[in-house]
Amino acid sequence: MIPQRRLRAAFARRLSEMYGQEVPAYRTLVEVSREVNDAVLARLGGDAERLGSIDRVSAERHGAIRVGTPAELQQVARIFGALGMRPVGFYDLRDAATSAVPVVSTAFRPVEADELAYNPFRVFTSMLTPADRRFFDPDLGARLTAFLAARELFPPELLDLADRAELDGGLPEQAAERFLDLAARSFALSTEPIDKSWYETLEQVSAVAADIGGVASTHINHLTPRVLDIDDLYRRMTERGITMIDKIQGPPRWSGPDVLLRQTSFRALAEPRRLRLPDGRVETGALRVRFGEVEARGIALTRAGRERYDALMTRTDTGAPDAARKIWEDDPEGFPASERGLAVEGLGYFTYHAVTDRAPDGRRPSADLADLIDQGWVRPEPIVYEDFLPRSAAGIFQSNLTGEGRRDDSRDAAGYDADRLAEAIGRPVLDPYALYQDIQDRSLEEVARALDLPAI
Ligand code: OOG
Ligand code: NI
Repeated sequence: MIPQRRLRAAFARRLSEMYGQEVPAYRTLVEVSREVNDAVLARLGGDAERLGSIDRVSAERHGAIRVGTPAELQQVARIFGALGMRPVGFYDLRDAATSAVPVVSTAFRPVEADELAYNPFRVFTSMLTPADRRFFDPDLGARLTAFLAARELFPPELLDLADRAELDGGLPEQAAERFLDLAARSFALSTEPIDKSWYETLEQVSAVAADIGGVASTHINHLTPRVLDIDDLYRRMTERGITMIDKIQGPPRWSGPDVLLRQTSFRALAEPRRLRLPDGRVETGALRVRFGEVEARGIALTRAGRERYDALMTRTDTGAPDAARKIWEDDPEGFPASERGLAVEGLGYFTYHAVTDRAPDGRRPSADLADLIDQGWVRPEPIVYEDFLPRSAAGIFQSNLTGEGRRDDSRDAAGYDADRLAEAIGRPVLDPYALYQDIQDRSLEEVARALDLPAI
């Protein structure tokens, strides 16, 4: 029996091989990511692994896919369910000020600490909103819905295997092989001709609408490796002649701990695609639907930490990168520049571990977290941020779109929130804060037991 976690790791490897064959710039990105991680490891030694072992980080990838309907999203959930990945978080990209992207999203990922440590593969998954009248008038919305209802993204055999794997916690070797093969194939870029006029009709609303609803299949549109120094990566990629978007999204580089997520991307080359014309002839055109992205991950923030982050980011919106950095370094409303500060101010998530070889000094531990840390009773280990940032996601969508798209705000939006998405998927959409909190709480309970304290 191949357990789910091994299926997940194998699937991530397969996608990486497939994507590397199809998108050469991705191979360069992976190569440069490895160079950067090796350099950081040589420079910092063990400290480089503070936010994940080097084995985890080297294998770590996130992908992104886009689907059209709740039914398709349910099927995706079954495939990822087989890999031990559950929907976490709700992202609404329709309202982002800078973009008009008619989708709502979640991320499928493992949730248990040991599963994340084994292989944290995650997939940002977006669903089109044809009922949102700001983007689609009733006629186009109806045509789109009919087109989506008529297609099949995943063969029934794949879904059956997925259900078996989820139920049994894995698959026997041969079935696993078949499952991985079918799953990887359903995320490959199709070579089927595209109906050119239909594609262009949707493209006028949004390039993302065309990418989802203009074709009969889905595809992975990027696969993102993780690096330990994204500024160094940005420099090295630029030196190799690859034009990156003009900035790194997320928090600036600063002297304090890395928090949340920093990302940057580049547009993939246009790829030849066969387009069917109204008279039935097929011509070769070019579409840019895949791109490259890379990320550096930092400490997960609590709700209070996130509020502080969002407030800082609105103030650094217009400034140059150096201006943002200056605010992060100097502003009294900013973040403390140490892990200890993040921990005792309740801004970041940590697991806490009782120190077993603490030299006796006649003291007794108190149930105060700051004292426990400062007097050497517990050792905090940061919890890495496993999720996404809506502003960065909107930026990533936007920087890779052709054309502006259009949204008419005088028309009705379709109401979507985490609950409605959960209903569409038929599974709960988990709250990322609750997941981090749970991991932190469990570690504190163990500390309390080990130190014979009441609750901390
Ligand atoms: C997803 C974009 C979001 C990220 O890393 O924020 C994303 C997409 O383009 O489908 O992947
Ligand atoms: Ni991404």
